[in-house]
Amino acid sequence: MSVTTPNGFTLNDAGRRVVVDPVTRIEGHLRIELNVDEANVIRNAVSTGTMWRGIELILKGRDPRDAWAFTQRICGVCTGTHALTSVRAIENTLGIQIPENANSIRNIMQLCLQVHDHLVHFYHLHALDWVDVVSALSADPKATSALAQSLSPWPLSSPGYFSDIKAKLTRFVESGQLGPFKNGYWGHPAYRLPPEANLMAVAHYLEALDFQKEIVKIHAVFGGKNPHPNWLVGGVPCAINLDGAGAVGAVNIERLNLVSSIIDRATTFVEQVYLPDLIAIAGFYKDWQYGGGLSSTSVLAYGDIPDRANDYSPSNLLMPSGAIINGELTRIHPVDLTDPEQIQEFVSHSWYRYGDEAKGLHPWDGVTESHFELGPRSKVENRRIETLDESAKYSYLKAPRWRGHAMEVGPLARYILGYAQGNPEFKEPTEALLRQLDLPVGALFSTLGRTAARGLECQWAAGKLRYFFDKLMANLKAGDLNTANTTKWAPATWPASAKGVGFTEAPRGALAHWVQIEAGKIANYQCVVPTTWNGSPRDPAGAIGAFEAALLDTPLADPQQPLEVLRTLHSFDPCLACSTHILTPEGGEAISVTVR
Ligand code: NFE
Ligand code: MG
Repeated sequence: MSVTTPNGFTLNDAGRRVVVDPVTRIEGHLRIELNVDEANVIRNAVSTGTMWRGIELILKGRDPRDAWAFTQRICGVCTGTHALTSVRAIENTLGIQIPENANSIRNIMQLCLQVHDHLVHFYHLHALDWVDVVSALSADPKATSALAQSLSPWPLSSPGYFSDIKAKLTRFVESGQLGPFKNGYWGHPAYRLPPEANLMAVAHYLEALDFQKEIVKIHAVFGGKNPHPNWLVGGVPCAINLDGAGAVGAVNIERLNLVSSIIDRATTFVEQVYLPDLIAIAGFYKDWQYGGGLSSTSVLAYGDIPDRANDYSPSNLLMPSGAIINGELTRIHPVDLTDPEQIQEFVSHSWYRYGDEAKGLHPWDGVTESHFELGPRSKVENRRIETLDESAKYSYLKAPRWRGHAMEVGPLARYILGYAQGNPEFKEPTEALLRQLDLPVGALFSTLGRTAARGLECQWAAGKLRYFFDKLMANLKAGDLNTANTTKWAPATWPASAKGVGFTEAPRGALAHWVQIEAGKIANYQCVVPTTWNGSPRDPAGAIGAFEAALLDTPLADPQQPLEVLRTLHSFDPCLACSTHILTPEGGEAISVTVR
């Protein structure tokens, strides 16, 4: 049997199958199978989530006020965003309003996550696709210092500082214990930075590692801990007391001052380290314009960060919302999560079962019934999957579609929408960055565009942290200390039956939870998460998902070391824990042709 891929390649004719499994420096279990032609250009891509956890089923029959604590355990990386989505879903279902302070604190929590997640992604999950750590060993610390000082006023930039970093790195290498720098494709021909830029980036990798534990203290102040801070239906679970010693356990002025100082330090780190590094590194790779393709031209965002409490309409959301299809930037479609015609999930290529798999289900009517089977073209040897059959079921991700279209979600989607809407907060920094790199708008639709949008968004989020902190303080000083509304807390006040939806823009993109409540308990709960959109398998029409589309037509310098594949996949910051919400019955850890 032959299969024609979306770009017209017949798989029987395909040359080698390259398998990357597991893909590392992501969250969860992702397998990618590729077909490359004689010139080592990717002609077919198959994205597979090899894990499923059944959180949607665990929620059935539970108290809806507890759902946030379960859904939050979907993932410790985008920690809190599922909890926020969940409390919004329950509030939407039951008509619960939250106080202004709760809205400000929730926004601070969510923006803190954005800044933390983007920083960690850039340095610890993505940078080593562009930065050759071993090359840094031959850098001249003095020249590195000159380079760093030419890019930024960041104070950690003396020749002695970089000399110490180089010595530390040399000790790592000589000990044979490379720690986080183990298993890179060091020396790969697709690396382009000079040794000094590599050394500077390694120094900042280590600094960011240290700083990430500072920024999350904001979660600890308002939510008690990180990961998995506490949330509350009807508001936030912290009390605030501004008088001197304050009430025991309350957030007091000393804690609030700590939050304020962390916001300042985060802003400085993003502006003086992250963005200059991003621009410097991008400058060496700006002709590496792969990773867009069919993917980034259809984009979706729900919007987030409500300015005033309880208004989730697009005009009150500071992050953009909408849908753009096939790169038509002049037509922005409004998105309605309650419209069964808009969002549907399909399982024809997913390890789940529906009554009629030609049809999709809106999440309010969603079904999560696991069903693992391999198609006839798959190859299994010694209980290990050698090759999957993408004409059959091949992933634990469902395939969400917006009006039938596969969509990309995430920072790039948000920036394309903000740009197309002419929103100056998104358009102006995008234009400035393109000018600085001397690149046309079209360059946005790429792996590099995705990575750049994340950096810009990190800066935007840091600015909005300050905005909501100041707003919170002004309200507190005006005498309003209220953080929770418990008027509809008792189930006796709820209707016998109700349904609702809550949404956020998680760091990786549009996230929503749909819930049905019957007789005070959860009757159905469905999460459609960012990586379900981006890592989606094919749908009944054969349309591929964003990871698959973004990988097509990329040339590999060396298929045994598929660095280019990691670049593009990592630019989405995949989270399979979120998107598959168990391993295969066979124990299912698939093959490991290449492990990176
Ligand atoms: Ni686990 Fe998540 C985010 C959500 S999924 S990381 O951001 O929601 O893609
Ligand atoms: Mg789901």
